[in-house]
Amino acid sequence: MSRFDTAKTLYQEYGVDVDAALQTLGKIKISMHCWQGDDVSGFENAGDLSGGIMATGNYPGKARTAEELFADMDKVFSLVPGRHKVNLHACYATDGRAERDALEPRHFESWVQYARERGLGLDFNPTFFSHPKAADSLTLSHPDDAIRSFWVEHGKACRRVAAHFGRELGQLSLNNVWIPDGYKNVPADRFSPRQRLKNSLDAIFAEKLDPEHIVDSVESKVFGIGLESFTVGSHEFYLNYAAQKGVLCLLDAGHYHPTEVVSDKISALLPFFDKLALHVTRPVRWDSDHVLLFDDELREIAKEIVRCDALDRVLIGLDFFDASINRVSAWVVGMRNMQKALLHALLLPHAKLAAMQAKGDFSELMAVQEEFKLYPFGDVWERFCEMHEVPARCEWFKSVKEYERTVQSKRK
Ligand code: RNT
Ligand code: ZN
Repeated sequence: MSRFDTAKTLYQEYGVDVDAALQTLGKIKISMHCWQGDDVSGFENAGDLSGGIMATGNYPGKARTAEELFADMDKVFSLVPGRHKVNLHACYATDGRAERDALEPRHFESWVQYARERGLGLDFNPTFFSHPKAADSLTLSHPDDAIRSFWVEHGKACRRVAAHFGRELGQLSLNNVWIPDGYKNVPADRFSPRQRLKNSLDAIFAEKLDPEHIVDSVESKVFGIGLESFTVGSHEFYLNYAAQKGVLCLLDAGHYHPTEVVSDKISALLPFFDKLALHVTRPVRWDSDHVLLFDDELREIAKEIVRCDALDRVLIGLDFFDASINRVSAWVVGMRNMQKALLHALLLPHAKLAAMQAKGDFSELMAVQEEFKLYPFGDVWERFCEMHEVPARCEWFKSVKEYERTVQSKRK
C-alpha cells in the first residue's frame, strides 16, 4: 500500500474524506501579493518605502522591472499547486506614467495580459505611501484639503482600475484600502482625523461600480514604525465603517495586539458580513510582515475558515516582505504553507469534534485534537503536489536555487 493509501485509510476511520479534501483544496484561490518580489519598491522610482512599514535585508537578485517581477512570479507559480490570483499595488503601474490621482486601467494593461494568459485573477490596492504627498504619513485624514483630496482622487481612480480587472478577467477583484495615517506622539485631537477619514472614504466609495467586478475592503492597523501612538484607521473605526457602509473588513494577521488573533475574529465577523478579507502574514515583535510559517496561528486561521464553511466567503490574500532571503523562495514557502494549513484543516473530523464540544466531552475533544496533530498529513500534501504536477517535499528548492544561479544572480 502506498503511503497515501495508508494515510487515506487512517483518515477514513475517522470519517474524513481525503479525496474530497484534495478536490476542495484544488479550487481555493490565494491572492499572492506582488510586493514580496521587490521589497514593496514598485515601478515609480519614488524613493524609499514609507508609511511605517519596512522591508529589511539585502539578499541579492531583487526584481527591478515588470519583466523581472513577472518572471519571478512565473517561477513561483510553477512550484505552487493550483491557480491563484495576484494582488498588486497602484505603485506597480506598468504601462506609461501617471500621477497617482490620474491612474487609469490602461496603465495596468501588462498586468491584465499577464493574468489573462495564465488564467489568474487580479486584486488591487491603492498606494497611500512612498510618495511626496504622503511624506508625513498622513493621507485620507490629512488636515490639508488639497492633499486629502489628492488621495481621495487616488482612491477613486484605483476602484475603477480594480473594476476593470474584474471585468476583463471575469473574476471579482478585491480593492483594499490601507492607509498609514497616524502619529508618533500623543495627539491632541483624535476625533478630527477620524472624521476626515470617514468623509474621505465616503467620497471614494460614492461611485457605484458593478459588484460582479469589484468588492471594496478597508484594512485596520494597530501601529506603524514611527507612528506608535495613534492610528487613525484602527480596528474599531473600520469595523464600524464596514458594517455601516457595506464594504468588507480586511483583517491583517499582523495588525493586532500580540495576544489578539485573527483566527478568533473570523467567526465573530461572519454572522454580520457576507464576506471578509484577510492578509495572512506572520507578526514578529514590532514587525507585521514575516513569511508565513506552518505554525499554530496559521493552522488555526485555516481551521476557522473551513469550520465556518466559509471558503467562499473569506478572501485569502498574503502580505509579507522579506528581503533577507531569496524572494522567490519566500513566496513559495508562504503560498505552500497557506495551502498546507488549508489542507490540514480540511482533513480534520470537524463534525465529530463539534459534537464532542456540544456534548461537553472536553476530554475526548482534547485527546482527539492532539492525536490528529500527528496524522500522516504530509502524505496527503505530497499527493496534492503530484496531482498538480509541482515538486513535493524539498525538491522545489533545487529549482529555486537553479533560478537564482541562472537568473537572479545576474541582476546587479
Ligand atoms: C501595512 C499593511 C498593508 C501593506 C501592503 C503593502 O501594514 O499590511 O497591507 O503591507 O499594502
Ligand atoms: Zn496588510
